[in-house]
This record gives sequence, structure tokens and C-alpha cells, in this order.
Amino acid sequence: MLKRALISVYDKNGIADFARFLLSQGVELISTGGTYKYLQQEGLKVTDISEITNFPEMLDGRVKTLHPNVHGGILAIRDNPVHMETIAKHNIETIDMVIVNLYPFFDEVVKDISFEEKVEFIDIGGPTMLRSAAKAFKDVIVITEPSDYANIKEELSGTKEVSFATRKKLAGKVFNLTSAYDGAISKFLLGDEEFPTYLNMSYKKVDDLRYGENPHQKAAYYVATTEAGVLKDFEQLHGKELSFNNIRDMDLAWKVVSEFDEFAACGVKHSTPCGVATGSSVSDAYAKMHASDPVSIFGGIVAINKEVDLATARDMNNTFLEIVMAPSFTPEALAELQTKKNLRVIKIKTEKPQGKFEYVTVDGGILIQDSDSKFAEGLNVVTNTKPQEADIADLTMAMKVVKHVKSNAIVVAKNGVAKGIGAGQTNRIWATAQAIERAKDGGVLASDAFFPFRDCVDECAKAGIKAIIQPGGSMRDQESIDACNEHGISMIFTGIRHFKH
Ligand code: 93A
Repeated sequence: MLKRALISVYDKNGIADFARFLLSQGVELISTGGTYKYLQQEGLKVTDISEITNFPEMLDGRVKTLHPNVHGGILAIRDNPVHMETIAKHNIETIDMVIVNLYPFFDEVVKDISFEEKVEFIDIGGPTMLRSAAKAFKDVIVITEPSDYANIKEELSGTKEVSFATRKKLAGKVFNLTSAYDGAISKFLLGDEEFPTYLNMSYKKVDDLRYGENPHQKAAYYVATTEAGVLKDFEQLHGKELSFNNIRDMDLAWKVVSEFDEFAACGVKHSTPCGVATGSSVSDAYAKMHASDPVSIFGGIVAINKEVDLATARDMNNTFLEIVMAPSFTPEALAELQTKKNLRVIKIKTEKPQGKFEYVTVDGGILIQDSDSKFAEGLNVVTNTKPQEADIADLTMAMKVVKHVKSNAIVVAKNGVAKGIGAGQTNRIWATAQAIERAKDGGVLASDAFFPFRDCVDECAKAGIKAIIQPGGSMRDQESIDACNEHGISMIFTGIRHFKH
């Protein structure tokens, strides 16, 4: 029997209507300070919580609902006579519905406030009531999301009751929320310095996706509640809804172009860059990127690191693309891109990728590591031949790209264009052969990890590669250096490996 509801909400959206509905059903309302005032102003009959606790709200609101009259009223098992006698003896009445939403610890509200103010945003009484009510879900209806008011209203209007299944689901939602909430607080206090005993995943659903990597896989998209991130608040300006594969490819495409300060364009297919180029302008970079592999880019995702202009937009519209993403678009460029009904146009709001960590799932577990944000320890020339300045620019460019290509990865670059990308091979010589074959003509070459043998250098010599960049660190480094010296190829060691699996 629903007789009394306790309402304590930070987010007052929709609460007045719902409270009015409850009153119409003969439910007595109890509220905490702010909520009480709000509901009174809305002309609703409501009892102040302090009349229930016989205590004033105290310590600047730190203690409002933490009281046996509240928790006894929630937790007493209704069909346990001893429980009911006990609360009766203490003049405690049951609370049959709890409506609480929390101080928004992980939302934007707390982003720019001081440490001390943030501490005050740690909600204690709210989660405590929610947890009590969720534990007592057989007897208590617990609501924490304003979006649930409508469903509950509908259920109550029909049967005058809320089903066991609904109450259980609502209780499950409570612990889903409180664990994420505590995760956010834990992260706030522990910081990013260490990997804690438990990995608190505090992510909030943006949307269910149509499907996952394949149509038979269910999927949803979540963003971190506490961390910044490029894809956290992008804006879709045009086009069809984003898919699972789209979001993943967008992430990669953006990470690649973010490596460059100069104008850069990156095309991605199947989580692999299929073309990357820098240029004298956005349209130059895009045209070079497109020309480097006009086949793979069909249906691809394109990221540009600077404002897209009309000339580039026109050029883009000559190819079937799934997505174009950039920090901005001129109005003419946007209008041009919008002529393609399905093309998704994405405005990126944060310039550089923000994520400090990368997560990889394994069956029954998760691996976490720092993001691969280091480029090189230095550029150490290890051969008799020194690379020329233009070669160093291309070597650096190629290394920035190869970082984002699945291992074993090799990139051949020339004049700021990644002309050949050898990706995801099970040995390095195949990756080298693939990159060289795709590049067609010479240039310089970058490898994500060291050469285990001299064979890759010999392959480079045959293809007219002038300079090589690689981490070094193999037992047989000297063999590769000797091979370079024999062929007159220059080679740089960076000291930093960039495996990507
Ligand atoms: O400071 S608290 O942790 N102490 C409490 O006893 C308590 N009880 C409810 N915060 C507490 N609340 C929170 O107050 C609720 O979770 C809700 O977010 C907020 C509503 O306060 P008001 O009704 O004064 O606006």
C-alpha cells in the first residue's frame, strides 16, 4: 500500500507534476529543505522532513535524512511482525516510495569548482536513502531518474500498484547509479596517479546504437562521467545516426590528425588509416590524402584538423564518404556537405585527444594502460649517411602515422603523404612489402617496432627507400645498421616502440 513518499531531489525537473499526481492518489509527501520549499511554492501539500526526524536539518545540510525515523521507515520488512512492532514502538511510520536524485557529482556543474566545494558535493544522505530503498524493493518503490516518473505514473494509474518486476528493476538502477557515483568520487580523491584496487567504471549512456560491429550484436555508446574527451561532446551537424564502427573509426581518424600542427587529413577504413597527408592547405592535404589511395577511401571516415572550406567540401562530395569530421566548417562548406543526405558531418569541440588511459577487454577481465602519448626519446641517427632535412620531416610524419596503425605496421611516406600503409601483418617483412608495394615509389619508411633482421632494410633498398625511422632495440640492430650503410640508406632510432594491437 503506497501511503507515504519521501522526495529529496537535486534535479527538480518534472517533480512538481509527479508530486501532484501522488497527492491525487492520496499519498502523503515528505521532503527535504530545498525540495520542500519548491513543492510548497508549486502549491503542493508537503511535510518537512524535520517533522519526521524531530531534528532540524543541520551542519549546512550535511545531515538532513540520516535518521532511524527515515531509514527504519524504509527498511522495515512489512510482512515481518517483529519489524513492524519495532517501528511502531518507536513511533516510526513506513515510507513506501523514495524519490531521490543526487548532487550531480560527475556532471559539468562540478567541473570548475574548488576542491572544498567539490567535497561538499559528495552526497551522503541521498545514496544512503536510495540504497536503503533499493534493498527494501519488495516493499518500497525507489525512483532516481526523472525519466521514470511517467512510467510509474502510468503503472499506478492502472493497477494502483507498481509490479515486483518494476520495483526490482528500479532497485537495480539505484545500485547502477550509486556505484558509478562512488566511482567518480573515488577517482576525484585518488587521482590518476595509480591503478586502484578496483576499477570503478563511471560511464553514462549516450544512446543505444542500432547494432554493434555486426548487425546481430547489440550495442550502446557510453561516455566517461569524470573525464574529458574529444568524442564526449562532439556535435553532429548533419546526416544519419552514427554507428558503432563509425564512432570507433572517428576516434582513430581524430587521433591521427591531432598528431599534426600543420594542415592534415586522415581517411580511416576498418579501424586502420587508409590515407594520411599533410599539405599547404586543407584542400591540398585532403586531395593528397585522397590520391594516395582512392580505392580504400570509398565509404571511409575523414578527419581534418583545421576548418573545412568550400573547395575541400566540393572535392569531398566527389567521393562516397560516411563521415567528415573537423573542428569547424565554413558556412558554404557545410551547406555543400549537407547536399549529401546521408553524409555524417561532425564538429569536434575539443582540439586534442584527452584520454589518459586505454582499456582493452579480455574475456572476464580488462587491461588498462596509459595512452600512447609519447612520440620518441630523441631522433638518433645511427648510420654513416645522415638523413636530409626533407627526409626528417617525412620520417617524423610517417612515425606519427605508424603509431596508429595495427602492428606489425610499416608506413612509407613522401612529401608529407603516407603513400603506403602496411597494417596488421604477422611479420614485419610482409608489412614492409605491403607498404612498399602500395607506395609504388620510394620515399622514407617508418616501422612501429624494431627490425628483428636485416631483411626489411634489404627490401627497402630494392624499393629505393632513402631513409628509415624505427625504435631500435633489437639484438641484431647492428645487422640492420650495417645493411643501411651498405645500401647508403640513413636510419634514425627513436627509442620508443608503438605497438598497437
Ligand atoms: O548532505 S547530504 O549528504 N545529507 C543528507 O542527509 C541528505 N539527504 C538528502 N545530502 C542529502 N540529501 C540530498 O539533498 C539528496 O540526495 C538531494 O540531492 C538533495 C536535495 O536537497 P534539497 O531538498 O534541500 O534541495
